Amino acid sequence: MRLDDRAALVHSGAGNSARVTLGKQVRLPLEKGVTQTKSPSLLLLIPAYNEEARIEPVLREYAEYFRTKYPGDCQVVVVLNGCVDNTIGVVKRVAETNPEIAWLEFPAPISKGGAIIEGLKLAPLADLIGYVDADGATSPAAFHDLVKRMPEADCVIGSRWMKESVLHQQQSNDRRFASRVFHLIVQSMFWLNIKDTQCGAKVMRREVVEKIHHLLRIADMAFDINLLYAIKRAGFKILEVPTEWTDKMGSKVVLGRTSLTMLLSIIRLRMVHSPFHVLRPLFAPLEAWIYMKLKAPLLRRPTKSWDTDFTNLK
Ligand SMILES: Nc1nc2c(ncn2[C@@H]2O[C@H](COP(=O)(O)OP(=O)(O)O)[C@@H](O)[C@H]2O)c(=O)[nH]1
Ligand SMILES: [Mg+2]
Repeated sequence: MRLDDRAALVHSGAGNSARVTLGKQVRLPLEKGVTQTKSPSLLLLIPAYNEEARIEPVLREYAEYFRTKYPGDCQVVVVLNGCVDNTIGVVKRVAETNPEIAWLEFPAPISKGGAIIEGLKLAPLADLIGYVDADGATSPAAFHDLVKRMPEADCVIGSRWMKESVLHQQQSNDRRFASRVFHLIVQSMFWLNIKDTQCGAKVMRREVVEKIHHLLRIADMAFDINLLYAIKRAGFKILEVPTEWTDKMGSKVVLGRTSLTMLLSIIRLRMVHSPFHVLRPLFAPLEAWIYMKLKAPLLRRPTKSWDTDFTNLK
């Protein structure tokens, strides 16, 4: 689908297939370009899975904050998938009175990473594209602080593991331990030199997304590693900055299963970028079986297309 077609579909609220619902309220394309009075247009994605209890105040705060405090166009797009609660009803209600809020809805179990990959297809419509969690762990002001650092880099990521980071409520000790073990494994495999790859707050330039989107293949919670590794390999600058974070109750993460899935996914990512990738077809049936057992989304085929099309889900 061409960009203009996509914008038109979003405007009309029509899906490009029976399987995808595009929210009516997306005001696209956003006005691009920095002028003396205008800041870059901003597209903020919020992945959401069964968030009816947490998302409403977060959407209201983000809408209000960016309407009144951001001197540029801003559109918040909630990307839902497979929700079995009324998240969509809550999003629609908030969107009625807040034109900054829109949504994309996918019934397929594409997971958080898959939702962001789909949302990033709207990137050509704005100058800057970012994402945050639906639970408000990153406040609008904290996200805005990342955006303000964009003149220094191509991608700015929040970090909870720097000296100046402010943690109002930390993750549980189990999560923090798992996070550091994961960090060591990631560092030894990818040499990203990033202290916190998993913080849910990141922002990047449109050009970055356009260049690396076809390399995004991991749909589970290890998606961020895929994103950061692709950005780094493409030669863009990533700036990690301390952020303010409040861990929220009601996490969707099941530590054991999520950690194992993430570990497998980064091993796969490493293999994809190694001479051993030729051996992958040999392991494909085993991989598929393990991911099925873990109820994890499968690796996506590389695609050069921006189509919202789930035939690329293996
Ligand atoms: N679209 C989508 N979003 C998801 C999925 N799983 C988690 N998320 C979102 O990812 C974000 C982080 O999830 P959360 O449970 O808060 O994880 P934690 O903060 O790492 O414990 C939230 O916005 C969730 O709604 C999923 O399967 N699909
Ligand atoms: Mg959370």
